[in-house]
Amino acid sequence: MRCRSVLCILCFVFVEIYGSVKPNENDFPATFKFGVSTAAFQIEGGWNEDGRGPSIWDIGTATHPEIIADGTNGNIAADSYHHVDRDIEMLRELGVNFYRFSISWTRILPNGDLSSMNRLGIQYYNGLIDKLVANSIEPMVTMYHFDLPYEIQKIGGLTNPLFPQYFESYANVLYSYFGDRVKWWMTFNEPSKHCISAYGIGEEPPFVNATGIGEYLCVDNIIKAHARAYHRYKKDFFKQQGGKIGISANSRFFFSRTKDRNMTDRGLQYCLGWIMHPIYSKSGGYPGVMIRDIASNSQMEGREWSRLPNLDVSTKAYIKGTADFFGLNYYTSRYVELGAYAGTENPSWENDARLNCSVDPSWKKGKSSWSYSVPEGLGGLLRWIKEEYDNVEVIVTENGWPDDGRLNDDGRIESLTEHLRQVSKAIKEHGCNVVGYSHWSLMDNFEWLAGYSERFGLYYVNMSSPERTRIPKKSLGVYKKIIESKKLAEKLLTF
Ligand code: PNW
Repeated sequence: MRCRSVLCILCFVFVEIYGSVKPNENDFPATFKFGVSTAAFQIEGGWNEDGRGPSIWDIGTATHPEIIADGTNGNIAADSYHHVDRDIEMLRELGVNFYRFSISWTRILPNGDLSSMNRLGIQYYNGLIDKLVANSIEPMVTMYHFDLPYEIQKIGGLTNPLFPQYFESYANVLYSYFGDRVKWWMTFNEPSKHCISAYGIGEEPPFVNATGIGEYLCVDNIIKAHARAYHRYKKDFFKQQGGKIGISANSRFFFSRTKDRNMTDRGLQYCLGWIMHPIYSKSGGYPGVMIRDIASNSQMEGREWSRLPNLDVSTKAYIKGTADFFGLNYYTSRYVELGAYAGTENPSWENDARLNCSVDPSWKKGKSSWSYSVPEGLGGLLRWIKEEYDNVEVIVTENGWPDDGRLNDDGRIESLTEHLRQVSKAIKEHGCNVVGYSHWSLMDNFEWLAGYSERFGLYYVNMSSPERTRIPKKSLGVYKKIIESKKLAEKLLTF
């Protein structure tokens, strides 16, 4: 008798968590697309195989292994270079509508430009794309996810004024070889994060410490490169291929304890607007608040011109409107108030932005130092984007939860479900034009400076087995069910 009632309670708990959904109403529109994301350097391995050239991360991890928390590198990573079939099997198991992956620039162009063209690299991605299409999984391609060709770094990398030309040429190769099957392109992933760590603070490859100047030059070149790639596609490929071009930027959401909307807006302009305002806003150019602050700080520092490059009228017009959808990567939020100016000796994006950030004690903490679970922040961001950029079409191109790689990943299940609930609310209650969501990540992978010590996968990857065995985590079944039903389980009421 006792056993039976315990069983009943257990069944009830199970149904509450996983089964209980409103009878007739879906949480997502029929056309809504679900996917998973990865990036080449983080999963592929095969770093020097079949003619691939070195990227800044190959050289950076080889010359400075001490910067990676566990001393590892991406030489083998999850070895997706040799396990495409297994990866496809996993995507099928999950039932996703699309797969967002990135192309390794140096697998295609080992020197970074057309002086080298690697047939075997093209063959690798052709194989992957063909298999995706054969399984009705749409390929969604990021052209650049932090892995700059080392040869381009040698000539100044992302701060070389010719960089946009190099990028356009690379994009042209991608459209020519893969554009018959790839209909979703993202030019860049997270320009602000990349430029601040790589050319501002200099804590990541290529370790350029030019704080206050380098990060702004880097972003300036990225948005120009993005615009060139967009115009090239519209001019030479769109008519035949009919795809869409976007860019993915990351941002936290900013709450104000005093409900000061100016502070929320300031935070979002400095994080998201820096990249997206020139492309998606009606007026074009950098956000006014950044132009004003950085010009005035630069003047106080005794400079003759602003550290934020000036976009002239024709460049502004060239960049404005160069995207068909908006890619948003969201992981966490902060409370914010206006911070103190740290003085003219310390120019940096941080000192220009003056975002004095804090967290709420109720927010759940993940394995990464920066990770606090704040699903409402995603809702706030989606509503802000709707207002700021005229209800542009949005795809959440990344969202995920770091842990230690456990198979019983309840933290990930809760994070996934609650973030998706915010997406559903944004669409249904606020009319936000969100058309897709992609979870980071399909499998555990090389988490940059954290190496393999922080895991984001729906599949666990055994990094010490030669086969890099993949094992489904509990979250996999939950996401699969959401994708199948387009419904979310009710909030956990029972615990
Ligand atoms: C992303 N934040 O970076 C990158 O696109 C991925 O390559 C990476 O593996 C993933 O997120 C997990 O870190 C971010 O603090 C890291 O808000 C941190 C933040 C945002 C994005």
